[in-house]
Amino acid sequence: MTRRLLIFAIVCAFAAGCRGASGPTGAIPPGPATLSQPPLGARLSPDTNVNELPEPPVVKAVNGVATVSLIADVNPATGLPSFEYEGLHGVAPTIEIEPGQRFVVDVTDDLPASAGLASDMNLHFHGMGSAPRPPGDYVFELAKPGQALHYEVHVPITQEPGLYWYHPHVHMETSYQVGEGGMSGAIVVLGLEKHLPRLAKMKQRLIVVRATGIGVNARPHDDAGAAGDSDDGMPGMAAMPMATARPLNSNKTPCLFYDGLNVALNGAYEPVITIAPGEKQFFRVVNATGHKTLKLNVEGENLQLVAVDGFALDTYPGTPSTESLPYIIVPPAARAEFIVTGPKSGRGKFRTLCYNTGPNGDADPPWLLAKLEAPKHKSAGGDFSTQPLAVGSPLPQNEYTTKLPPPAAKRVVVFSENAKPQFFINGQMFSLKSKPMYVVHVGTVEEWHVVNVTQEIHDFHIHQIHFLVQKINGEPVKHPYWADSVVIPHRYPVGIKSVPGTLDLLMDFRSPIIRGEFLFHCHILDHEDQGMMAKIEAI
Ligand SMILES: [Cu+2]
Repeated sequence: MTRRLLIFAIVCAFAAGCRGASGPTGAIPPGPATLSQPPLGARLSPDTNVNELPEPPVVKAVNGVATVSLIADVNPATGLPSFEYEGLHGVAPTIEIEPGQRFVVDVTDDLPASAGLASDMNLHFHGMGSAPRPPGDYVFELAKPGQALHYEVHVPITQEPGLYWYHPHVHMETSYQVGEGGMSGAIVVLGLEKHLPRLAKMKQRLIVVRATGIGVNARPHDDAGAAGDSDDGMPGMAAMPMATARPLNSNKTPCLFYDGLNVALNGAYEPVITIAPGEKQFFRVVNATGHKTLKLNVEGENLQLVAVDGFALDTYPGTPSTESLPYIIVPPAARAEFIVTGPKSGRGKFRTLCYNTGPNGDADPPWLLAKLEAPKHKSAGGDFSTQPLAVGSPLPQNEYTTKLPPPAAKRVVVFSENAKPQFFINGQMFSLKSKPMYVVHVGTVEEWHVVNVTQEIHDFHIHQIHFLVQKINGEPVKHPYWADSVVIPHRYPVGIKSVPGTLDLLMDFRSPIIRGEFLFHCHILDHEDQGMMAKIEAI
């Protein structure tokens, strides 16, 4: 379920020429023809295909501090809110940082005041195990137009090396600002190559996937992936009884549905990724869309999954360091880091397969993300080994790499919705005035049984911490893994009954620096905006 009408009303506040509720035509930003220009900040080498996947600009630490200055304003090309970085609209840099260092982000709110709540601004640093206090990852403070916010995030020495991201977190506006507008940037915590040295030989592709716009100017989607319908599981990582279940009362065709959003990689539509036959490249993908679950696939080649939500798979003892998968499911806000092998024929497709979000869910039809093409001239370098990835130095010993203590508390967390639609956790709709739903004790681990009683998936996310995924729909996952954003399956049939989808998670509140109030919520952003969020306090 989405809230297109509300979004349209807010877009009208930004864009001239709205024609009222009779149709969105007047408010529509220019279509892909304008949007398809790679961001001006992209770095392209002279030999690179002009349509080559652009890379976002990178900000590195100097003397242990990475410093970024952003403006939140309206992108003239789209009429939608976006980040402006060094004079470039729709561009947000990647922050590269070592554990133990810190980054400083100043964001100036230059959005039009006439947009009401949609003109407020703040930032959340998704997946960082840092303190939920100002001037750090604290989302209860908002900038109004003309104001600025100053963030300083100390990256814990125990932060696992991998991929994280940042985005605004204005309650009731996240779907508009982050989803439709595309306000997001990547954070890379450095050091994964020490653990898996082969990665250093591979060309890396940092990819922020956004699905922007307000549901028009649709491009034809990729029909080749339609066969991927119905298999909704994370293969190998999770036994999912619902994986082959058909929707109970589906009245639509999720694989053919046309949602009209413009799916782009680092701002480019269907770019070329140059990769030689047999060459291994390291893809690091952020799902920065508002509500798309990406079922990533390369036609004809398995993907080697290395890390989920910033944590190497083998961070948790007993889980193998890589997993070979025909596709990888990345829900909104999640990250996947994996190795792609260049297609033997020299040409291939990096794409999404259709993902079935349930009878009441948003359709996720297949999309062509990028074209894989062999280089025109043979170039030196690159990794062509067919050997499995060997572990170099083990990950540093910390709370994530050791077995967990027994849970100090057990809780049941119910995600529900009604037909309005309104969205609830434990029957409550979020308000900024809400008291914390749970008070947890720093130093403990808790077992959360997360229940989805609805006919669509939700996307469980909690700020500041990672959790260990143990069971999905009651079935133990083959190898437990750390995550911060994970699909809660929709209801599924068992015999003649329909039963709720469930997750069993171990919530890790052991970090002594994570004290105070923070949030957990559904990261399908229109659900979050419409109430599917709650506060938690760690004392
Ligand atoms: Cu949801």
